[in-house]
Amino acid sequence: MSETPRRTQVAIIGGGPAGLLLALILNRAGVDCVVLERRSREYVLSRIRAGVLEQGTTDLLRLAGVGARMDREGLIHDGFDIAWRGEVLHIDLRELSGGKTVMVYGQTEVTHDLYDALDAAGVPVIHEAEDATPEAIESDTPSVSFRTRSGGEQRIECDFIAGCDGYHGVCRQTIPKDRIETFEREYPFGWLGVLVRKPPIQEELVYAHHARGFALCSLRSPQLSRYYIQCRNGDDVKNWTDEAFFDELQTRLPDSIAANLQRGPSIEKSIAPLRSFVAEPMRYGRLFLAGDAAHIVPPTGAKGLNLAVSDIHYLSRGLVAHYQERDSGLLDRYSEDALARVWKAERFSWWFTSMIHRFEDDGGFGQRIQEAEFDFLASSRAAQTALAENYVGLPF
Ligand code: RFL
Ligand code: PHB
Repeated sequence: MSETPRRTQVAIIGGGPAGLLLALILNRAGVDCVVLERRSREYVLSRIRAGVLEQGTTDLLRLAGVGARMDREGLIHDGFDIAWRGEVLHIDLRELSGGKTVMVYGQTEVTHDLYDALDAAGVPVIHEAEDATPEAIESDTPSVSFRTRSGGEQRIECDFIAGCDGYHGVCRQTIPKDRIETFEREYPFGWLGVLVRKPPIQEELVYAHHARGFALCSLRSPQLSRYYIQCRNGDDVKNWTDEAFFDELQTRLPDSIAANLQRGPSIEKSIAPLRSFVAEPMRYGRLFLAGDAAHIVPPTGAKGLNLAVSDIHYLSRGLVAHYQERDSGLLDRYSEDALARVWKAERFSWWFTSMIHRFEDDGGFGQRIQEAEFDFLASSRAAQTALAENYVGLPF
């Protein structure tokens, strides 16, 4: 571990994709920064999360110099399937979006690549930093105090603090309640996910609606599959043997697709709750929030990581202009610019979630609306174009 500096230009709290990418872009632009991460590197790299990257995300990763392995190992996807009670609708992303695609490359791999690049550049990433606390964020001389694993109290003075510490982080909580507004929607179900070392059911992703609930077939590589099924809120992974999981997944898929399912022992199994959440504004004084610290989307549509990356595009642009050109205009517009894109992704993720899950309490009306939604999508190129445009990612 590098020695902890006493002063830096930007102190970054949180070493997930948002914090690590910000650190790398700032370092490349000659801006000094330090990353404080509560967990160990091994822990961060063991989390299985996102898998689908928008083109804007892959472009920014390449620009930051972390595109080489992604371009070698990542899988370009031109489209995906929506399965609806036996029918399969193919969404041709490339054709509908004027040539755009998405890349299947795991968040774990992105994080790995970012750590390697930060190590090579000598950017300090301090792991197991406990009780990180932003201080004096309304002043021109903010700082962050924290404790190292050995128990030593540390304090880093800085010009700005980037709160990249995820939904459960500390940064958003330090903003006075009357200076931040939050908007939230919880969904009455979660996703039970399984990672299995077997070839995927098919090359492209399948989002499936079924009377028993939603299912998603995804992948990480030609040998590694990622599957999800909608489960009840409060459900426990202990209630699901691998066999029960695969039985349920198979039931929810059309026979033509289910026939290719290769079962295997799960190497990871977890439940994620589904939530939509936005905090406004994404700045208070010299503290800037980015990524999951400021907003959450339900995973349907794969927008979470991609939104974290677009926030970093806006934030790094503002910080670099502040230091290189002594112009704070872009930094002052950060929250406004980022939120305009965030809300569109919130809308899309909410819409896709609402149309394709089973809502137990919705009654007949809700189900008929879902059926009409699917019929309309299947018969309207305009509707498919809107879906494709959002799925490949709106421009930064
Ligand atoms: P992260 O990744 O949560 O990183 C925050 C980091 O901050 C640390 N931390 C602290 N550090 C210091 N002091 C503190 N007090 C701290 N408190 C927390 C944490 O340990 C952590 O390392 O947030 P970030 O960087 O904003 O990145 C966001 C993404 O991780 C997230 O949006 C995505 O994973 C969401 N997501 C998906 N996004 C996509 O774009 N495509 C997908 O296909 C996709 N699939 C998913 C997903 C999320 C899922 N789960 C588990 C919720 C699938 C799932 C199942
Ligand atoms: C994943 O592979 O984890 C994944 C893919 C697509 C989604 C959500 C998650 O919409």
